[in-house]
Amino acid sequence: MNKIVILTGAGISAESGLGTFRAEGGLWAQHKIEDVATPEGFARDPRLVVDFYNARRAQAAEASPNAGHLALAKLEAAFPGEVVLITQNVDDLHERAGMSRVMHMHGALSGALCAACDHRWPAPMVMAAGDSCPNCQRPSARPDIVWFGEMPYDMDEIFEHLSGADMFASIGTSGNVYPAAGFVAEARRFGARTVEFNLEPSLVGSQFDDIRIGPATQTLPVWVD
Ligand code: BJW
Repeated sequence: MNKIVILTGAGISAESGLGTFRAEGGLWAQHKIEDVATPEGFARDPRLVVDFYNARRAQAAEASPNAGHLALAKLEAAFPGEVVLITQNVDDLHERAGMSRVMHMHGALSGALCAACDHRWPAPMVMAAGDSCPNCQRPSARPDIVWFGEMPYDMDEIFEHLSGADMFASIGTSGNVYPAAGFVAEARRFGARTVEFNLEPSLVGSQFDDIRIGPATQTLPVWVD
C-alpha cells in the first residue's frame, strides 16, 4: 500500500472539547446555519458572524490535541508511503499534534479573507466587523471559512489524491455536507479500500468496506498500531 487519504470532521475534535455541528446541543442547535455559515448571513449581520468565529477561535486555542489526532500524526511519521490528511475542521489540532501537512478544505480559524479582493492573511484572535484588508484597504475582512454555496479549498488536488488512494479513511464526519460526503464514492471508484470511524454509521456509511464504531480516541490508536 502506497497512499492513504484521510478525511476528518468535527467528531475527531469532540473529545478535545470542541462542539460538533449536528449533535443535540451542537453548534447548529445554538445558531441558525443560514445566519452564521453563509455569505448572505455575513452580509446581513457581520457582527454576529464575526463574534461566532471569535468565540470558536478562543475555544480552539484552549483545546489540546487528543489521542485520535496523535494517532494520525504517528501514522504519518511511521508509514513508508504517503499519508494525505484532508480536514473539514477549522481548528489547528492536527497541526498541533504534529501532522506536517493538513489540507483545510473548509478554511481555518487562523485565517482572514478579504470579501472584496480575496487576499488572505493571518487572522487576529479577535476580529471586528469592518476590519480593513491589508491589501486593498477596504473594510471587507471576514473569517477565512468556507460557507455554504462557496467552493471548498484545494479541490483539484484533493480529487487527484482520491484517484490515487489505496486506502481512504473517514473519521468523525456525518456525511451531510458535500463535496466531502462524496469522497468515499470517488475513492472507491478508483479502487481504494474504505474505512469509516464514527460513533455510528454516517449518512454515507453503507459505502464503506469497514466501519469502526467508537470514540476516535479509542479506535484510531488501535488502527494505527
Ligand atoms: C465522533 C465522535 C467521536 C462525534 N469519535 N466520531 C444538494 C445535494 C448535494 C450538495 C448540495 C445540495 N444542496 C447544497 C449542496 C452543497 C452544500 C451542501 O452539501 N449542502 C448540504 C447541507 C446538502 N455544500 C456546499 O455548499 C459546499 N460547497 C460546494 O458544494 O461548492 C460547490 C462545489 C461543486 C463541485 C465540487 C466542489 C464544490 C461548501 C460547504 C461548506 C461547509 N461549511 C461548514 C461551516 C464552516 C466551518 C465552520 O464554521 O467550522 O463546515 S458546515 C459544517 O459542516 C462545517 C463542517 O466542516 C461540515 C461537516 O460537518 P461534520 O464535520 O461532518 O460535523 P457533524 O457535526 O455533522 O458530524 C460529526 C460526526 O462526528 C457525527 O457523525 C458524530 O457521530 C461523529 N462523532 N463524536 C468519532 N468522539
